[in-house]
Amino acid sequence: AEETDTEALRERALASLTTARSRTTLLTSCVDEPDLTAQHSPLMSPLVWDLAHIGNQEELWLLRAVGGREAMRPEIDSLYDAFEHPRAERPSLPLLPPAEARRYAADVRGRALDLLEAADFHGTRLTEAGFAFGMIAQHEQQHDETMLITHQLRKGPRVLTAPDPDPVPLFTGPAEVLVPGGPFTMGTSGEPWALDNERPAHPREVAPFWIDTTPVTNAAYQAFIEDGGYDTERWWSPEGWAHIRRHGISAPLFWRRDGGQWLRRRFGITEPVPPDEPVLHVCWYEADAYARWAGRRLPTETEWEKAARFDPATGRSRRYPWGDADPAPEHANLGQRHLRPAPAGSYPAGESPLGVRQLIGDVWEWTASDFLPYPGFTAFPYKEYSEVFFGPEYKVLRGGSFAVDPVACRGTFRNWDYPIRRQIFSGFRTARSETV
Ligand code: AVJ
Ligand code: FE
Repeated sequence: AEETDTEALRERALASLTTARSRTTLLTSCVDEPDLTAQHSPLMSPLVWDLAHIGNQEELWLLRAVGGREAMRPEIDSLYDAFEHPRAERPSLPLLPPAEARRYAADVRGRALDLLEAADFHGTRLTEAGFAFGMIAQHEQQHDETMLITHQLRKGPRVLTAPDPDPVPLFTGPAEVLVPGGPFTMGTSGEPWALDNERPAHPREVAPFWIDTTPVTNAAYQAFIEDGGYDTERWWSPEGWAHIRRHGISAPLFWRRDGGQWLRRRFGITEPVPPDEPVLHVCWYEADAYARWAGRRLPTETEWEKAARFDPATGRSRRYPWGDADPAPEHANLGQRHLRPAPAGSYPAGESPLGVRQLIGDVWEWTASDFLPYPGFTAFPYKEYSEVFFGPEYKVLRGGSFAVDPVACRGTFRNWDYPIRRQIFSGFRTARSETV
């Protein structure tokens, strides 16, 4: 059985790397050279930086760390080290031009696949269960999401297309669900490709709470706007209020008012804001203010994970809301299959045992929590993935978005960003404590 597991993981690593590279290729071949080397926003790298950085990380971890190979081009390492050069500086670096970046990434990939064929999946912690290969597939997919954000920020006509999610009848189920109090297991020790910050599995005590059945919709968010939400200081944290005043923020990013209606720009197209879709491109401060206006609050990260993984019938934490099966299209809107969230109430097959929908996919969900290590955390394989970011300046987001590939999304997966960020595919749902 162990042999079949190993071979299944090897197949999964190959498939995950291949899927990631198809997406990378698409995102970097649908625009011309000047668009690849330009900086579309000071928040983002030029697309050609992401491309060579993807190859460089793969070279560092698969060819050098796993394979023991010499550096192919030692002189470029520092250009693609995310810590040496902040994003705003990257366009002025002597980056590999697009054709060279493509060739470099392809060269690395060819050698990495040769290594994968023969790699010992029981050798070291880095190769155990193919971890390094899974980590690199996840890394590339994370940059594919980053590149999709760059595409969304880019001005100009549409270059990306995808079918819309299936329409669904207006969701008429209960607006919120009660999650029972008591202990549950947070995090994981057994998921082979879980990243360091998801580990280890550990018990958490949670008081009973109510959580929204679906993410907050554009219609609900518009009600907050129409009610003067952005002009009412008492809904905002002091930092949030100062921030929206200083920057003149009065609606989600990419929204524009046109007479009586709200329009939004989405991948080169302007369209009316769809009322039933989860709200997208809000920062943590906006999510926090909306929740206060609604008489509610953001869920903590622990509450979110309990809602997503806890099975009251067995007391066990599952890999996903729907169970332990890998995500399939009927479970969740993942993988850039669609370039927008699906209407609230979609994916009944993906709901949690308690009936909470769309926890995975559609929009990243802001939580109330700071990004902190779990008890027993150890950085692996490098401190710069998570450890250097732990602290109160980052807020945790959960669940993944339509832009996230299944390989980089689990019930335990943790994302984080500054509370002012809203170019990311971020939305939220709200919660309230059970009052007895
Ligand atoms: C986990 C999304 C916050 O993009 O900064 C990519 C992922 N880390 N390369 C990021 C990551 C290194 C990371 N986030
Ligand atoms: Fe990276």
